[in-house]
Amino acid sequence: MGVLNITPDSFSDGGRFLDHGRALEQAHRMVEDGAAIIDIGGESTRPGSEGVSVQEELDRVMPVLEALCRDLSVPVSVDTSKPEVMREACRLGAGMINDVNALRASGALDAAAATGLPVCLMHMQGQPRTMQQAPQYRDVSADVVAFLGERVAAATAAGIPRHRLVLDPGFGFGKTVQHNYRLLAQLQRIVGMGLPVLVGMSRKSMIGAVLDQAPADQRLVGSVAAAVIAARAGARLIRVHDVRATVEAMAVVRAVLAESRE
Ligand code: 7PM
Repeated sequence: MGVLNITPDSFSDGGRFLDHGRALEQAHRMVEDGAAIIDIGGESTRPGSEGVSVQEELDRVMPVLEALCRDLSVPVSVDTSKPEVMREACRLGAGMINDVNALRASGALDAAAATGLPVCLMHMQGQPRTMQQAPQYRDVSADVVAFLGERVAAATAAGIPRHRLVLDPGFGFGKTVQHNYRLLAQLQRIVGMGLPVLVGMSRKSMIGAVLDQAPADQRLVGSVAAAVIAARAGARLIRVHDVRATVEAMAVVRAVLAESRE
């Protein structure tokens, strides 16, 4: 799954056109490089974020989403927690809902169910603005399994069948560096829940933390290493910025997994 960044800072028509043009170009390149899904989001759920209004998120994401759904040969996933955005994205042809809030927003369960789309349910402790202040767990992987189990029950009760669900432990969302590595080390516990698992560690601070605080643009090799470990443990979708390098690494993991069954 390739991460598509939409730069939000230029709001003149010319600037917006250029930003959208760049986003489309980047998405096409990720597909050429082997991405099976493109994930597009409006920055509302990032650590420290205040969140954006429904209208702002629609304005930012929908023009690019519409063009991508029309032009790309792979499904487009929409990274949103808002029911209105889920409905509109589905109308424009989105193929998946990626909700870092696991459909806990008011109306989100019903909206997601009505789209009939696959949904990724992600674990997050706290809210984006404050979640990194003092994350605490009794047992991080047990807590994540319990939370995701509860959200699977809520989703199925709302009419989303199990076969449309994907689970994500939510690396970096209300977790210390140690929590993140404990979760990665115990990822089989999430995989053992029996639904496909998605992970997103690409360029995150958990990678920088073990590389002497390397900046985001110097976390490629560490990110690929994390992707390899997750895939080896059974993760089926890997959300990344650097598609070509990760796809190459996945060819090696796939070859090992094929022989692991013998
Ligand atoms: C700043 C900090 C900007 C963090 C962006 C991020 C995930 C996700 C994100 C994930 C799923 C990023 C994150 N992370 N969706 N959306 N899983 N399902 O690195 O781990 O892109 S936002």
